[in-house]
Amino acid sequence: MNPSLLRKYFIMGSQNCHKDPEEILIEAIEAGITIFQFREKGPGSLKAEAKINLGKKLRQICATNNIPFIINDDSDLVDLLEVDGIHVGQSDQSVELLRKKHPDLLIGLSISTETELKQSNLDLVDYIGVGPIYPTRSKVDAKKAIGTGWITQLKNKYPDLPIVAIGGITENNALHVMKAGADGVSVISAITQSDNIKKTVNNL
Ligand code: TZP
Ligand code: MG
Repeated sequence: MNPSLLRKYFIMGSQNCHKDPEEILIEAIEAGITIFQFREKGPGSLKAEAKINLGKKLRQICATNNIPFIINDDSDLVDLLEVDGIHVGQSDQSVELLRKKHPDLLIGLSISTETELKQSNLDLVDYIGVGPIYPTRSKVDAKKAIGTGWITQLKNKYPDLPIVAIGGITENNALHVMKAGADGVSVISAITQSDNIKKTVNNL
């Protein structure tokens, strides 16, 4: 994949929003995000039909605006939402299986530790998500914050593998994260809780 697509990677589910998720996504797109992940997950998230219905609306907004639409984990929604890609964690469906089923989808994999790195087949993924870089309140089972050194280590070891950093990234530390070697920054709360999305996305 073109690593510049990862530059401003917005992740959201309705559980992250204090106002209409569709409105937030439209504002974020107008402000310049480069890719979107639908992550309807955790406390307060929608289930079943309600999740699918919101997914369809957000998918449509991305399609209209030429923004790649990634689904978190849920391979049942791959065909239903005609996604551009899927992002998985270490305990989700294996990338081996996913790649077999979906040869042309973008596949992203989270990597938080050296052990996870060793057990991952990086040849099968389009990009990796690295974090949490800083402490986060947006994921209940988030692992320990690992800092920006991990980004630099991974970039040095795999210069051709696109890397997006995640976890506690804000307007104030995004530059530091980019300087460490990330191709982009991935955020939830920085955008969903911003009172000026245009300014926030611009500063990321
Ligand atoms: N994976 C690692 S940290 C995180 C996810 C999904 C949450 C990031 O949210 P925020 O609000 O940008 O810290
Ligand atoms: Mg997961």
